[in-house]
Amino acid sequence: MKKLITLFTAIIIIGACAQPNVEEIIESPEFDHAVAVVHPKNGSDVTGMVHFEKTESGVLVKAEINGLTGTKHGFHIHQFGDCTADDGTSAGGHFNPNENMHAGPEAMDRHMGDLGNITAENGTALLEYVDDTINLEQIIGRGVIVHGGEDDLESQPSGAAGPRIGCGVIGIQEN
Ligand SMILES: [Cu+2]
Ligand SMILES: [Zn+2]
Repeated sequence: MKKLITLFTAIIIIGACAQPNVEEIIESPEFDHAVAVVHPKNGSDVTGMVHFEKTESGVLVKAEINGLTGTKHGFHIHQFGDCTADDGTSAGGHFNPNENMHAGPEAMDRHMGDLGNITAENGTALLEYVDDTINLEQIIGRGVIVHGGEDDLESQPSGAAGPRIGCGVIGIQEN
């Protein structure tokens, strides 16, 4: 009987210890890298990769987008990580958790998703900068959108950047 009680006590202790750990992992995942693979939309040839990395001064954004025509292309994080629509509209509007106006990446008040423009040369755009507005935890599962036109960084609600020609979903990446 004493052995049985000890066994039960052990099971209860193990159970009590294991449960909060599982919840902790689900509620506060620890990661500092995220990635989005960009796929073509609206019949474009746009493909690419966007990396996000937590640093001490903000989130380092590194992107390479290929298959572009023209030079400047609006580049944003949109509300939904849903690229199912052929025209990319399923990704919703700009990700804007703080209900700000649309602006450029340097602005004090802006949509969190306002990454400005990428600039293409011979079809390829490279971007690398540290963004001090993005919160890595909040952008997981949301969409990255490349536009056909330039974001003027002031027109509301989204910079008049034209059709969506690339879309990707931001996911957690192994550190
Ligand atoms: Cu956009
Ligand atoms: Zn915006």
